[in-house]
Amino acid sequence: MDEIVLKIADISRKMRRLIIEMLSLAGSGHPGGSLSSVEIIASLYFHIMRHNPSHPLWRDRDRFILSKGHSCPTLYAALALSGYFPMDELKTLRKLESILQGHSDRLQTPGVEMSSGSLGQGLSCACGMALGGKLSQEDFFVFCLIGDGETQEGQIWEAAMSASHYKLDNLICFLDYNKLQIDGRVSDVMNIEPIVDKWRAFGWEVMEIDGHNIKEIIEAVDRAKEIKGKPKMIIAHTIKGKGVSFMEGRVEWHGVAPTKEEAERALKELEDGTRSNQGCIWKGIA
Ligand SMILES: Cc1ncc(C[n+]2csc(CCOP(=O)(O)OP(=O)(O)O)c2C)c(N)n1
Repeated sequence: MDEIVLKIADISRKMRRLIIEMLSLAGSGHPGGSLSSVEIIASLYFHIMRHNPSHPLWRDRDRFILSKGHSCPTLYAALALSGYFPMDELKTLRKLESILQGHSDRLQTPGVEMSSGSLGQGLSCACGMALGGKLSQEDFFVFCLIGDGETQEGQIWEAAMSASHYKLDNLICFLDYNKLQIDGRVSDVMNIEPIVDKWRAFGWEVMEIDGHNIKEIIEAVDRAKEIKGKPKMIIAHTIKGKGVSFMEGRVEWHGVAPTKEEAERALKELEDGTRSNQGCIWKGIA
């Protein structure tokens, strides 16, 4: 396990650097929520999921739906590092005719399972895929990542209801619980607490982890896979802007790209590795 954790920590640091480079080159995008979801997406693509970058539409693959589509730079970094497309494409983020649009586009990017960005829709799509897998007796898992601000969307709760109604135990969702949304604290805009009780009441198996702790992410998915008869929600406590000192926990970095100078500062910090390996002290910070 230690070796796997070290490998994913190293990939996570690379992904953070790529996110900063991509956004700085593009001059726009969403660093905060991209950086908070790095360890979750890295663990999925580099250890947990069954997938084949040479055959993005391989029938038996596990599916990943990035419901909070504005965080697509994290997904693009994982897909490029996995080999779905050349690393050079990352330089074209948000350019006209690029395969990497500012919100994930299933028709442009190999490996992207759903076009997303309109918040609230991804979990419904993940439910449909999981139900389809069950009906055709296939054994793939569907993973989904939603945001805490996104949790305020009504459609999330319709999906939550249907997932347990259809006993979708092949559906494993992560909540990137970074406590901030576009313009403030989630608890001030529209409080989602008590979030564990809510998902439990909707019939889900719920776990709580530090979303930057790779070992906890892997162990939670292992446990989730064993639990039959209901969908699984992993509440991952995270830090928005994680890994870059001047972005961490700062709401103004939700949707602003770093300047060249800011990007250089961030890259230096990530190169030193002084911050990106620290976990998230999550108990009691909701
Ligand atoms: C339906 C819809 N309404 C509004 C938006 C604009 N929007 C983009 S990101 C965002 C905040 C999302 O917050 P959260 O889910 O917590 O994302 P994170 O903090 O992880 O970036 C909003 C309101 C949108 N993309 N879709």
